[in-house]
Amino acid sequence: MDNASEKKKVMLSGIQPSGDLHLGNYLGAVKNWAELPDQFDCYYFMADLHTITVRQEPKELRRRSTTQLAQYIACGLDPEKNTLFLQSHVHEHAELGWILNCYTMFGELSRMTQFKDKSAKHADNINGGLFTYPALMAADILLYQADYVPVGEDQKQHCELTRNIAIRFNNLYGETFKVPEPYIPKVGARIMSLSNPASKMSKSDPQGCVFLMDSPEELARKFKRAVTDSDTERCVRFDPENKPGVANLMNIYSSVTGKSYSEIEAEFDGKGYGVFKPQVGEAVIESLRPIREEAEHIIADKAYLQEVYTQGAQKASAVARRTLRKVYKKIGLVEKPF
Ligand code: ATP
Ligand code: LTN
Repeated sequence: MDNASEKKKVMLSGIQPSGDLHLGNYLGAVKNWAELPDQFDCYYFMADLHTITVRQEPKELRRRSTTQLAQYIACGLDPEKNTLFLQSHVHEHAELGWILNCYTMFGELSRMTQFKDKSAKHADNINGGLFTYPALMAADILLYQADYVPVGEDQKQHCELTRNIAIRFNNLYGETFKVPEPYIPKVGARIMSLSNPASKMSKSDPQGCVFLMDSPEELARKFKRAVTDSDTERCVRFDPENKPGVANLMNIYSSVTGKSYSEIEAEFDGKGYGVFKPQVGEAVIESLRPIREEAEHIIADKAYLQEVYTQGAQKASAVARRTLRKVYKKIGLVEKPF
């Protein structure tokens, strides 16, 4: 590693392979990550250990973990420039996760809104892992001494808790962890569901969700059916309050074409939704086509994928090991002689 790259700030994030990647994940997260490796030392992983806090079909979890990696790469995350890995392949995550459990308070964990939401949703499986999820997430981040964590609004509370855990630990044992900051990308695309523009596009709502691997026919169908609004005006105008469905489609169209809202309004002046919706669909189809094709190509090349996640885990583990060793020493565990 040369001096210049040594000085780069560390950026780290993960997505749970709990469903296939969708347009919201792409425009709100992965697309922005792909622009960062020149400026930052970047680590991106599949948070498979977090995913099992909700019951999974083992075969599907295995499939999604590697196809998510293929999609990361197809979206522009170059494995040569970013460290890409599966969380479960770097055992330091689970080990530091356990330790940080002992420095995270019951009261703090009880206040997490994601825990409250998920326990309401999965009332038959409120397991210990769901409760201590944020301590593992803190371990993910602190192992790499990350400076920045690009996350959406919903993960800010977990990032705040990570900061508190790091500060608490540092106060007890001296400087050990970098205290990370959430990183909100400049283009903070928040994509809403096509079937219900009041809620965000999410893999748990497949109806209004545009998956990166959807076929062009499927995409065209979903955009044709997208909810717009019931006013009589039926014109393409950016008005998120009164026309949230149209605003969402304009946001998507703008994100994939780079056109401004006024350019879009001019383009569809007097044309109505019957022209607008298929055109947005067409633009999305064209922008996702190379990603889907590249991802399909990568998914078929199992040896390449394995090589990427092996090298990623080895690189990640070398960094994580240093932090974990430091922690073991500080808290009084006997150093491993082998
Ligand atoms: P779930 O359905 O389990 O809530 P999700 O589909 O909302 O999952 P996450 O795994 O929570 O996705 O999010 C992964 C990343 O993608 C996060 O950085 C998040 O901010 C971003 N993201 C998710 N959904 C959207 C969206 N609709 N618009 C913009 N960004 C999004
Ligand atoms: N909790 C996150 C996924 C996640 C993560 C992380 C994000 C797990 N560990 C570390 C950033 C940093 C989610 O559900 N989106």
